[in-house]
Parts: sequence; C-alpha cells; structure tokens
Amino acid sequence: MGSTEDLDYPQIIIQYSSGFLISKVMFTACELGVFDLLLESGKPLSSDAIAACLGASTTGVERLLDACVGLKLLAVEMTQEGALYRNTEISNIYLTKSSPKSQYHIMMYYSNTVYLCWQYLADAVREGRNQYERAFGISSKDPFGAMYRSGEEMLKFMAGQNSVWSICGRDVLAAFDLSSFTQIYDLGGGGGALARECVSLYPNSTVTIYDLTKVVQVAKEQFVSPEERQIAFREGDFFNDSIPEAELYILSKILHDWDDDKCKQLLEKVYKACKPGGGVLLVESLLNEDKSGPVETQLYSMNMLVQTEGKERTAAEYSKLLEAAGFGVIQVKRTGKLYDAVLGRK
Ligand code: ASE
Repeated sequence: MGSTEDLDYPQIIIQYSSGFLISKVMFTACELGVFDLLLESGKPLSSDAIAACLGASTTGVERLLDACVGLKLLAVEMTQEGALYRNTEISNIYLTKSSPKSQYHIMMYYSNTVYLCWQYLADAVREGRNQYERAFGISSKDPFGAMYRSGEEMLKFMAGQNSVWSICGRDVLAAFDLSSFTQIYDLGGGGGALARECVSLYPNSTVTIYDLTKVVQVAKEQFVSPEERQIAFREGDFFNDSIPEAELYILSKILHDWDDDKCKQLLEKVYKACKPGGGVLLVESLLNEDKSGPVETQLYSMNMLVQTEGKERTAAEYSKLLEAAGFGVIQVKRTGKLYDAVLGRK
C-alpha cells in the first residue's frame, strides 16, 4: 500500500480504467450464447466451430473467446487441430441461461439498460437525479413508469431481479427465524423468486406477492405456476392503494428505490396494516456505518442515483426509518453476501 512501486506503475488505475471492458466482454459472451453453446456441446470447441454455430464472425469470436480465457470465464487447450475452448465451472453454473443459478438475465439488464443510463453518470452526479430523460427521452418523474416503459423492459427487469435470489435468497430469509409468521406479504415481490425461496424454507407460510397489475400479470404468465399453491398474488400500488393485513411484510430492495420521505410513508402504511406481534423484513445491501464499503454496495448506490429516487443505506439509517414508522425491537443481520436483512417488530 502506498509503495513507490504503486506510484510508478498504478496497477489499480489501469485495472479500474478497463473495468467496463471486462463487464462488457462477459455480458457479450452471455448475450451471444457462448456459454450455452459450450455447455450443450459437452466437448471443447474451436473458435471456428463456435463462430459458425453462433452465426458470428471468426475474427470477432476468436478475440472474444481469448478475452474470456484471460478473465477465467473460459479455459483453452492447444491440440493438433488448434485451440479448443470450454467453460470453466463457474461459467457453467452462473453464465448459462438454463442453470438454476443463472445470472444471465441480470447481465442482460446491466448490459442493455443499466449500461445506457451510466453513460450519463456525470449528469446524474451534477443534478442529483436519475437520467431517464437523457438516456431514453422519457420523463424521470415516475422511476418505475420509466423502468417499466415497455413490456419487454419490465420482463427484463423482473427476470434480472429474480436471478439474484438463486444466490442470496436463502441467506436473507434464514438470517432470522421467520417460522412463526405464516401469513406473509412480499411488497413489490415482482417475479416471485424470493417468495419461492420463502415458502421452500418456511413450508407453513403463504406468501402473497403484492405488485402493480401489469407486474402481477407477467409474474403469473411467466414466472410462477398455479401449482405453486403457497404463492398468491394481489394487484396494487403500495403508495396509492391499501395494503392488506398480514403477519410479516417483506420489503426486498424496495426502500433503496426511494427517498426518506417516501420510505417513511410506505413504512407507516405497513405499520398500520401489520398485525400486532407481526413484523417487517427489509432485504437490502447494507453500507458500513461510516459508508467505507462494501464497494459493491457503494456502486449500487451510484446506480440508484442513475436509475431511481433512492440510495443504499446503513443499518442505522434503516433502523431510524423503521423507528419513525413505529416499529421496535429492530435486529440487523449481515449475511456476508450481497444482501442483508433487517427485522422490525410491531
Ligand atoms: C432496483 C434494483 C436494481 C432498481 C433498479 C435496479 C438493480 C439494477 N437496477 O430496485 C439490481 C441491483 N444492482 C445494481 C447495480 O444496483
């Protein structure tokens, strides 16, 4: 740290300068189906064979594959027929479309939507607000109106948000023993992946996904089957419509979308609806109290600036919001993964 070597040759500056190139290489290999092809093929393939299967140029594909090798997303072996490429274990699990832990959809959301908003990061910092007007020519007054500007965008967002729960869902729901709550509402539950984790971990629970009408429609059509009897739906806008009574409300990545006033409004409504003895579970990525990290959370907070009206917060900030709404006995559990849990009781 701070050695002259670092100052002569600024490794981290070089690394950070090309960070966006790394993201885009991984996103592009996902988008073109490189990892899916290599999984399906079951044997290592040459760049010519991969290019032919993907209907892409050999000159482009060869460079993309080599960059993936450098990033340890692919492995290469030299044979008499030339270089043969195969997936690494991590790519098989996380970068293929069909894997149960696939992160494909969130990558497509980052690559095709978030990436475009970040073009205007400097404007977002100057103005302190999201950049839908510059990026997409649409009003930024209603961030979810903007994020759900088309059926396709909404589907991409829902699929993307679902993918994180295959990695973090169990940990955030097991952070507290929630088995005493049987009647659970997942406010803004979207595509239902967290609800699914919840009923699997707590077999006596019923989880109702409360979300906008158009979100519920897509969730029913694309994400949750009617056979999943422990998952129910309720259509509504949690700011403008009533919130039904329940024992536990899950607000997963909801408060980070909104400013303190909107958060207080929503939590007060939740407090009123909540049964005595019930509670609210916040699932969020927590900043350290001095905001010194984790770096992923700091970056997500920048993304909230660019895309929403919210920000990432510390445990103390969430506790204050919960207390202001009337909740007591607030407990915080850091999972060590991307998302953490905060439980408040009525
Ligand atoms: C939201 C979550 C996300 C609103 C917009 C969003 C995510 C991306 N865009 O509630 C997922 C979290 N990832 C990042 C980069 O913030």
